[in-house]
Amino acid sequence: MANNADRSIDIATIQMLDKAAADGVSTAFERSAAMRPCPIGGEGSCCKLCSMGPCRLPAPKNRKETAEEKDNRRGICGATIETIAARNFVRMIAAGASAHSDHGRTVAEAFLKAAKGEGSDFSIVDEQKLLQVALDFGIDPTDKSTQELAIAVGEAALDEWGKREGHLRFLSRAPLKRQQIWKELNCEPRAIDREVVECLHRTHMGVDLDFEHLFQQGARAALADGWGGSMLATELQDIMLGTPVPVRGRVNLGVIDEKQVNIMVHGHEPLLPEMLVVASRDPELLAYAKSKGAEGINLAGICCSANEILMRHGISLAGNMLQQELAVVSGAVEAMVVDVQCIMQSLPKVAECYHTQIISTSDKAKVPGALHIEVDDAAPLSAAKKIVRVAIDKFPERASGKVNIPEHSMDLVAGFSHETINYLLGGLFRASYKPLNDNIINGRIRGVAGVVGCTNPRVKHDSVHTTLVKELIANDVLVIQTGCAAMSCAKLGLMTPESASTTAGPGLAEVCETVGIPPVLHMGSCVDNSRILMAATAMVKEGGLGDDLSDLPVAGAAPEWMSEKAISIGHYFVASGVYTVFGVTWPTLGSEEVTEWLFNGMGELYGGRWAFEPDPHKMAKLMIDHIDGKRKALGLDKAQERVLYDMDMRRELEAV
Ligand code: MSK
Repeated sequence: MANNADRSIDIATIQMLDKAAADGVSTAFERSAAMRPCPIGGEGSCCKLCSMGPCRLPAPKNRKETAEEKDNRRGICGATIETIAARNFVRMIAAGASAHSDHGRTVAEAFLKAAKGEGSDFSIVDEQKLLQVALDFGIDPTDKSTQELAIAVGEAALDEWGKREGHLRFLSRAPLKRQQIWKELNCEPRAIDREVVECLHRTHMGVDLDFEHLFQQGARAALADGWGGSMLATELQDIMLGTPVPVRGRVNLGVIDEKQVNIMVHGHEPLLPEMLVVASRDPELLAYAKSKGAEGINLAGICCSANEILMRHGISLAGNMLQQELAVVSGAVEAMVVDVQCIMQSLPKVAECYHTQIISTSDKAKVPGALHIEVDDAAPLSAAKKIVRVAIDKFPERASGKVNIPEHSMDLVAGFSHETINYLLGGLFRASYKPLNDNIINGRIRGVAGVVGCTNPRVKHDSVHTTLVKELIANDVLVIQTGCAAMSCAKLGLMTPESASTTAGPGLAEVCETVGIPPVLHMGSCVDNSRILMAATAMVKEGGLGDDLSDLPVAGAAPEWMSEKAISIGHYFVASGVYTVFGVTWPTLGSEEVTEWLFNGMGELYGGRWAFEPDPHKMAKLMIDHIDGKRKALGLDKAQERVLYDMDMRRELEAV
């Protein structure tokens, strides 16, 4: 048996890996150990875009290649290694942007049905946010009822995917200087679908053969994700389902309850999970569960569907991406309900060893071996009730001899939308980012880091995330998180307010204790990285920290990334001016020129740049050095004295 303690830092994960081995179940951890990654594809040097190839163009190992060798490193069509590496990277952006944006489109369609009252299970919950989005869209709310305003917003939102003229409406939310940079670089996204289609066209064999020009389109598609599809998904979900406010929850596989019917949601779209929350509390279904011998119905989840219902309802998180198979291995999960993205095809195979029913629910995603229950995205309650019944019917089939649930779980506080941060810091009547900016200016908080993204069996599960984040907060860097990264840190207890006193540096701990927040803030799911864009924008607009996102003492990271969505997210942060470090591996290492452009050249144009560093300590140093560099540029390296700054003093700082 492999030493599973080397595969994860998480006790519950190790326990379930040992159980999987004993039960004869294969997991991603084991498959990863058996599978040697292709070194040519891994560095972006393989082109399989046409049937003259695939062309494999690896760089010489352990020596610098000559100029002549590099010039000869071409595909059959003559494409250079720069073109090939850039095309591969831009296609990753296109796929990632598509995933987030197609999620956003589903939400927008459901939103419009809810607005029109067309047999929807949803309604307008956050009228304040509806008004804000309407104003951002340039819709005059005067004399409009809530319903009229919601219909106008829903129609305008859906237009963002395919409009014929203009640019995406939410670009106007960015700081003015950032908008100007995008304009000058001619990378403002037009319509969301158009940018993805143009990526695929320009990366087709024999079209755009200038790698820098390809990256301009990559930036457009990525920005169409961050300031388009993802932001629309987040905003419309908030209006329909409620904008998150701080909420307590629990995290890790120990949330699975032996005495209850356990239903796991897994995937990304929150509409069905929202109704599963309702169905799991339905008195009739609870009585039905009891009739089968269960004490109740326990809803929990994996990945971002779980993050969504945690943020709005405090529903428990069972685990992150690499824990999906392990939840089934506990032997106590009656149903795993999947929709789109990050779903392992091995789930039905794992479920064969237990009694778990895997249920697919999206018309976009069928899973061989799963039961498919079609869901109406606008009215998912009846499907949710049907799914809960299927799960309850599975409860008597549970084999007690196969049940072994890890005891380990941890408290957390989630629900930190950027509006909530505004309110928490400033209070109801003077909600603002001023206290955050003031504490950055006076040096209690050194800067802010967004640490997001997946888990990846190529590195020790959860270890890169948690080592990096612990080092950042110990150095007074406030950390904001989404996705699976958030779960890694929550499992260690870093998302409780109490943890600030033992884990954060003295300045950050003081602020956290005063406000009552954890040193690591959970901002939601993968599409909710748009909340981070909005929080950073609010910091710029508050004043005192420069006039663009690239001026802020902030940095981003995805230490254990694996998906194309992570590349799209990283690229929209970089194209928005944010220094962003990825771990694990870097997909353009086959071309020195392309890598150099992404790591440095891009910074000269966009103000943000990429970096790659798999070691979490070195990654922390890179991010802190960057934050310190930005502090110095703002003149804040001299402003360590803890004083409150008034507007005159801020203007003086900006002039430094
Ligand atoms: S779920 S994209 S593994 S963060 Fe959003 Fe986690 Fe990455 Fe999927």
